[in-house]
Amino acid sequence: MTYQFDRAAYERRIAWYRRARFGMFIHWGLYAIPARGEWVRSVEQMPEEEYLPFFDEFAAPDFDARAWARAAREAGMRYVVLTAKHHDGFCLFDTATTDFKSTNTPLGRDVVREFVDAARAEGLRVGLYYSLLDWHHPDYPHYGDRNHPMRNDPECGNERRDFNRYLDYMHEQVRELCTNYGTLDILWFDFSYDDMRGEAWRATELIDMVRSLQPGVVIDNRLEVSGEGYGSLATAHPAPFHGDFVSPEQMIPPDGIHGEDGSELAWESCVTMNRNWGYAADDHLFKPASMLIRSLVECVSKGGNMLLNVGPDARGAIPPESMERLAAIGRWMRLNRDSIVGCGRAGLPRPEYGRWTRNGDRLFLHLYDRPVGSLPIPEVGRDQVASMRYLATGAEVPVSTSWTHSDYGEILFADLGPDPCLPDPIDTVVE
Ligand code: JFZ
Repeated sequence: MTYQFDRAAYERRIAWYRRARFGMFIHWGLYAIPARGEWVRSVEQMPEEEYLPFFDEFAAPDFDARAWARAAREAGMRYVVLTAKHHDGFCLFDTATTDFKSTNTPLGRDVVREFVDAARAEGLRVGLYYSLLDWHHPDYPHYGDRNHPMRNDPECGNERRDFNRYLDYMHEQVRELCTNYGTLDILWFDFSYDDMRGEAWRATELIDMVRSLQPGVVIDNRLEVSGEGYGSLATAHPAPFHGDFVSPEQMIPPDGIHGEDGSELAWESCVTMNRNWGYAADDHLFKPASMLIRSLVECVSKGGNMLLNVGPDARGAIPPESMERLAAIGRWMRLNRDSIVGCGRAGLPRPEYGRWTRNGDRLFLHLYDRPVGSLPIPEVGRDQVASMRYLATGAEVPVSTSWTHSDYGEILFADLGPDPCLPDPIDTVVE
């Protein structure tokens, strides 16, 4: 039987996601204890006996899923995605498939349960990240995984490994996540590489199961690709396990993302605040809030989403540098959210002084520079605009009629007033 892609069903389930535009990624697990990023076991070639002690130290006295969800909502985010299991194989949920789970640590709690409850209580859509790689499972192949910490160990021959046994385990964990935690809005699989992609994960079987349990869930494209590549959604014949959105990592595509037929694909740039996803105590190179806000605008102006990451520490707290940035983004979003949520491409050329976003008839000019004199807006016809106002305050921006130039003819000017500074130096939005 050949797979028949149902475009109408696809557009129905992706609609909320295209409108949401802004979400929070949360990377949390045992790696928060050594505090050198989520790849620490691999990067430092830690054998099992060096990593396992973190399991008995995982107490996280400050863990409060509601506080995470509140921080996301107050930043203006519409959804949250948590690492239910990362590459280290440690499960933040009460699975029957392994003892390597948060309920067996000193914390003793089902983190995923508290997370989904908290997200819903804060009115957020909820997603789970699930790693296809698993450095803990004895049947996950080490040879061929260039990043596996045991790859140079002559004792770890793969001939004794049964990859199908791992896949049974992985599918069963996904089944648990899709069965025990209510309606999930997003499943974020991570990631395919080399010949480990698509059917290597028994992906059709996996997705059939997921869709039967969670008919509306939106799924990323990493059962097919890594952070690079679009996947088969971009083609005329999506695979049965096609992703619903493209997941560029740490980059914003220059002109958004389009399918082979030119249609706009749903996509989401995932972005860290510093240089790590998981908590890294020595990583203080944080992007300024202004850059994060403009990156969000950049994504929306190109028809995409931004998934902004936080890495809670071993106590379970989001680091202060991250909280400061979330708060600054929230201050901007409270005043300007109408230019983000529900918005997309304006269909106008990018202006030299900022960006455009649009929601139906509402056109939003994101001003980064203050021109000398009135602001010319040649992209928009003089008769297409009823009025202009600062989105943050509602104050009218007079349409300038006092200045004309024969070379310009009847173009639209915005009279920004006498103050040479823009009201918001990060992004002043004129509707
Ligand atoms: C993956 C994870 O490895 C990483 O820890 C984090 O969770 C991120 C969101 O996703 O990162 C990747 C995945 C694939 C590649 C690079 C980073 N890749 O194939 O180049």
